[in-house]
Amino acid sequence: MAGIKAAFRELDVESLQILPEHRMLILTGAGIRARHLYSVGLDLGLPVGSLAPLAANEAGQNGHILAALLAPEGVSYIEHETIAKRLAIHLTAARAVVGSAFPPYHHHEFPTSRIPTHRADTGAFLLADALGAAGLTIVEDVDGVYTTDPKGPGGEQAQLLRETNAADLANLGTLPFDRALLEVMATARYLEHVQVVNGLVPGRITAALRCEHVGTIIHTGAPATSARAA
Ligand code: GWN
Repeated sequence: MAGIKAAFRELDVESLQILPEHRMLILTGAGIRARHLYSVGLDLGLPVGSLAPLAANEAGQNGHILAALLAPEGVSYIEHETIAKRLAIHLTAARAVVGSAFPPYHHHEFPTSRIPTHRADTGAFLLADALGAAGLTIVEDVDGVYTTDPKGPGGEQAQLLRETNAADLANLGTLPFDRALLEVMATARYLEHVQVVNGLVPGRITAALRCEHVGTIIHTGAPATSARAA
């Protein structure tokens, strides 16, 4: 629990710094809560289509907590439907809003995995690309994408990748985000890259939103801006 509290505190502090500079849609994932949920659900034999909305609920709860912390700044949690249909009015009224990063697929999940494959990173990317966001910063608890899991066996050999692309990452065994993110990056329309940063290091999120290179930049399959304009 200490990890969750530290993460919320850091997100709270960083968000306060960033609010005057950017209009933001802050999307929360399920985090450590999902691990507990998957553990219980799998033990009980729940299918992946039942685990998906439960994990999505946890992502929403994290969003409600963060929005409560930021409420003095006029920040609220808004529903999936509101993000889809009324985001503009909310971002006109406030510097930022919070929502769930899980895609609103409800019980739909491919039965090829016991754990839901379309989680927060995938949902956040789909939304950011569909909305034409200026950028997407993915906040994790590691400095970026490594050649191997830095917290796993042999982690001391892990090397941080400063810049890479979605196609190359498909060859890596361990990723700090949903593997399905690579699939949706391949068909991106607008977002040419995302940056993965360590949200537990003070200042990293602020720097990333100022377009500084402080984590791993991943290039997507979206055509370059000049190609789209041509
Ligand atoms: O409930 O925290 O939205 O924004 O995938 O569906 O499982 O729902 O089944 O607008 O539609 O728990 O109730 O819950 O997180 O997803 O929401 O408070 O129909 O605002 O009602 O697409 O929030 O919730 O969990 O995001 O990720 O009522 Mo929640 Mo989530 Mo709220 Mo949402 Mo799901 Mo709705 Mo939905 Mo369900």
